[in-house]
Amino acid sequence: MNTKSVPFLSQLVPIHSHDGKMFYIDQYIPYHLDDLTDGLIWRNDSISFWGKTYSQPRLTAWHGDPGIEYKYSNIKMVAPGWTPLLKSIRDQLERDLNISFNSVLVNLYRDGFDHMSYHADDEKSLGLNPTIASLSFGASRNFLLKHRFKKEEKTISLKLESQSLLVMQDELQHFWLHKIAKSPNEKSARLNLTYREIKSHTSIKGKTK
Ligand SMILES: O=C(O)CCC(=O)C(=O)O
Repeated sequence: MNTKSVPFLSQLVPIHSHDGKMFYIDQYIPYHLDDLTDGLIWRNDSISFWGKTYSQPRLTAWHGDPGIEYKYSNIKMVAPGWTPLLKSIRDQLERDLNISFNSVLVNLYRDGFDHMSYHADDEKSLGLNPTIASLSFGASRNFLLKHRFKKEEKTISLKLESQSLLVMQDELQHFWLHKIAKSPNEKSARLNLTYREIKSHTSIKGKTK
């Protein structure tokens, strides 16, 4: 996918363009956090690593075409279907980006202590070079990107504003790790929707987020 074959991308700001691409627009879709939570099935899974078990520092929900599975660490989620709003946003993204999405991972950061550690969305089930469309609502939070292999590359920091769209594509997931940093002074919640296309109906995520 590139800006020539997908004219919509030329309206977005290219944030990053080597070892993968990233585009951003800060006013993409005029919903508010509370509009989006109807019908979501929240989870607060535990994750185990180094022999210890922790609650994930955020709530999650997994929706999409019924039966689509997503697995990582010791967590398995099966999509119960779409809510009408998540589906209509999916349809809009598909039109704008000219790509299919069959699922969405919803992350709810209840306040600035909720976060997501460095990881890549590089599950085999997403196929080679997946396009991930990530929408933000509510509190603005810092999204950090660090190169996996080139120590000389500076960490990229981007403030994800409410109603924004971030598109990650090409080899970005191979070369870069991303995270949502803690922001202890932030009292408000942030909701994130990451639309994905699971190519096989099982996603194996080896890493802990
Ligand atoms: O909350 C975000 O913006 C990032 C979410 C994310 O990295 C993920 O779901 O894999």
